[in-house]
Amino acid sequence: VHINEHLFKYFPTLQNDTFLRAARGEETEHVPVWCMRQAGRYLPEFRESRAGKDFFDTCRSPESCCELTLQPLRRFPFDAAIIFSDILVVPQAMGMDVLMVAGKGPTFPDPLKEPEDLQRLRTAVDVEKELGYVFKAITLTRHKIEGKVPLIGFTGAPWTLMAYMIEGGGSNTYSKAKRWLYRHPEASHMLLRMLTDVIVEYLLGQVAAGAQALQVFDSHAGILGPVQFKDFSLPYLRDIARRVKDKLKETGQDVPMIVFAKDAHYALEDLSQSHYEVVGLDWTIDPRSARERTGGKVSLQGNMDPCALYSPKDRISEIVQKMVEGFGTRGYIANLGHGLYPDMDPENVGAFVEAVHQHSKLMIKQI
Ligand code: 1CP
Repeated sequence: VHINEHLFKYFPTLQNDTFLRAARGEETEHVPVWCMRQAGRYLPEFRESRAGKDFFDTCRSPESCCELTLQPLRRFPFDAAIIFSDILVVPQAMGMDVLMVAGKGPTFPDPLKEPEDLQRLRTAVDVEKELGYVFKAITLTRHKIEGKVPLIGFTGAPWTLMAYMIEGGGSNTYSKAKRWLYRHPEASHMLLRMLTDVIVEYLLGQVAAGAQALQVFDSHAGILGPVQFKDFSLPYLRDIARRVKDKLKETGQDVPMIVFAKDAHYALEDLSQSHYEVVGLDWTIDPRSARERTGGKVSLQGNMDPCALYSPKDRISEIVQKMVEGFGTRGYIANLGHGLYPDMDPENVGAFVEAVHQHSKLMIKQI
């Protein structure tokens, strides 16, 4: 991937690096906070911008992605932004059709059914050509954010993307994808390897374009048990972090990486030793036990139940206080345990952000 040094030189200076320091376990004045799906339908301005436009057309427009990424920052003092895009742009880059169907979600008209179908995928993916629109969106947004907060790039994890490519969309059981793991383990590994190769290039391209941190979403990790996770997900997650970091080291770059394997509480110890600086947690894990089990090896991110945002504001503040006390203020990035839902009240999102800043500032002063 070609690194454009000219663009880097002219990026505005970063003013708030709290998120990056927390990711590296360094001291901060407050606990940084952002929300998964902070650019989303709970914001009226998001619904207005997206109205009548095809979802993936929006993803392919750098100007639209930039605007949608910046919207939540205009309302709330988030400590990081995440580029507006989707994890399913990677299967598209590999040659698969993915449509966004209203009321149904992402849909693959022609999903992978049997191992022979792997031949339909592009073998050598030109990431710059297929996903250059994401890189452009990142570079544009990095400029327009004016150094207020760092910009996070992201990807889906190999297993989660494989699950969509075989299921053809969301699913309760993911039994079609899991069938492959039991019946076609070799072909499954081949697909996971192909995805890993594209993902490594994709993440490096995002950093070259200006991403200052990277998150890998293994949203469907929980559907795997501990045995299958160790076989079909963990090695690829580790490989991604290792290869991205090795490559970045060559150019003296150091970009924190976050792994979010939803519902994979059984894998917490392994995840904390997988070359990621930060492990993201869903709300089923108790903060104190997560700290004990990860033994100071990584920073932690999470994990308030998104539904706690349906509480009255004073209750949100109490829940946040307990969460921050549980995690402690060092090496901690506050977030939800999964994304915001469309029916959530933006005011309560603001209350969440404020509570994190307020409680953590007091706690840090008392240390
Ligand atoms: O029109 C719309 O607004 C549709 C809703 C929507 C949005 C806002 C989708 C469809 N994707 C997105 C953007 C998106 N997707 C972001 C943007 C940045 C931000 O967080 O603010 C990110 C990080 C994603 C990542 C993503 N897409 C994940 C991983 C995170 C997670 O939620 O677990 C997954 C699983 C997807 C697939 C996807 N895209 C959209 C939907 C509804 C789904 C889930 C489908 C399903 O599994 O049923």
